[in-house]
Amino acid sequence: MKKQSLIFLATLWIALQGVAQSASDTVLQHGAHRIGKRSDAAMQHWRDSGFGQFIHWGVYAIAGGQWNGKNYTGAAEWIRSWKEMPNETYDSLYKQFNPTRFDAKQWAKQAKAMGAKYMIFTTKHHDGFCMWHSKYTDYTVANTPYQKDILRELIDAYTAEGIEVYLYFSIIDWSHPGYRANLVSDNDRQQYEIFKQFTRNQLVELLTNYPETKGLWFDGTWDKAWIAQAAWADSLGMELRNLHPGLIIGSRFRADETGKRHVDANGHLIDDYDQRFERNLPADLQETGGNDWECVMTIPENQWGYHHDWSWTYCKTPSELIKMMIQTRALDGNFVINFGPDGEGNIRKEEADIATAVGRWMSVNGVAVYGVHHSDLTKQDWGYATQNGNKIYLTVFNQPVNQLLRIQVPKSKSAEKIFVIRSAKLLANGQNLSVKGNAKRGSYYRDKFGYSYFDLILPAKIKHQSLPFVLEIELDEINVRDQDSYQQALT
Ligand code: JFZ
Repeated sequence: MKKQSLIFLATLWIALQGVAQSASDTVLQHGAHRIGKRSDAAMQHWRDSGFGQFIHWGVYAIAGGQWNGKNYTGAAEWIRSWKEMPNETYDSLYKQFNPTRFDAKQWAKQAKAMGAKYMIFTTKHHDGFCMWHSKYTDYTVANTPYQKDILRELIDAYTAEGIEVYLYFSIIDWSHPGYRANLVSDNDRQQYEIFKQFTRNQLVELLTNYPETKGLWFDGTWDKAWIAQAAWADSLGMELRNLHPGLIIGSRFRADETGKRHVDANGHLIDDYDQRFERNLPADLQETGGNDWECVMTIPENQWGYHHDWSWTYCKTPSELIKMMIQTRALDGNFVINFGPDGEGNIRKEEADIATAVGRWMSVNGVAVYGVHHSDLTKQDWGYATQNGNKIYLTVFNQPVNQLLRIQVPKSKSAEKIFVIRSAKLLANGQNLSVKGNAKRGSYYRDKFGYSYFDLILPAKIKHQSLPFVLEIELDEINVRDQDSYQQALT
């Protein structure tokens, strides 16, 4: 009895500790408004899309990362901030903006052929130049020789191809007199109020005039001035969501009132998906915190806008990009490849070639990318698995030299059962592959941790592939007979 009450008291003490712990969470008005993933259809659609295209296009494309014969090695869309280039020169570039080669329909067709399900477009980058006809500033495409509303052309063309459009919007705006990165004086604070109103007006304008918009992709929100606007940004987000039901907003939009960005002071993701995996992938599911997330990837290193000269920078190959895409999908994220068209509206050959190669691969293997999620069949030396219902897709980057692909199957929850490979086929040609040995007769390999392995026999013709190949497999759970159980060596 005495012992029991002690146990009771100990249990109560532990339970109270737990309560105290969560009660010690910071009370936040403007942190995350939801714990865990969004469960509505719009968000599920985003998740299932899996693969998108980013386009960075603005007047920086005219400069193309060069000024006065010199090469700017920072990100080309940042060239205005380079000391070599006078601001006045940059701020006059729009007077030359006349992309006569721009063909929105052709871009959309190329994106479709690449397999992109959504596209994120830079409506306004840090320079403040608007690729739509904004009534709140003169610094827009309407006042260039081109005149036409580029955002409208793109939305129409991409929508016609069944590709959804998301709007990139920078809250840094070097063209607005009220913009500040930091607020130090009363005058700064007054000016910034004007800028906030302008920002809000532009966002409402975008959602009103472009109702096809699926989401807003914010940028530049690391400014101290912006971080200090937690309450205001929170109410702006709510206003935008009310105006546009289903709207998707990532974690790079607003800070909480303690100044924490992406995740709030209690560790919860702010808004709908994690935007921190920019040009950088999580190693495992744990690193994602179980949240929705997106990786946006450049082809060269950190060049988003058009740069005339790629010769000095390392560029990713289609197989590297596909590998990153599959790693992303296996860890429940979305993958986005960036394009930077030039000042005339051409998509450079290197990017077009990548779009073609990725698209060819996707036309055969897209089922391993769309509508899939993390698989219980975890990362292995040969590559990553993704899953859709009972179908598991093994994307093989590292091909074994002996043509036997060793698959570690997930552990069954029951000690009397094991998973076996019921069927396996090569997506490239539908060929069925057989399993070495006979699992039903206990012919499989099991390691000392209790994991079972089966060897798939690969056809000789898939040797020396330049791009990964995908196997679609299905598993069965069967009873293990006693005599099949793994024998540890007696030593
Ligand atoms: C920003 C922009 O400054 C850049 O020009 C480009 O538009 C890119 C998509 O976004 O750059 C960032 C933003 C965030 C990180 C790195 C670069 N980050 O979180 O590592």
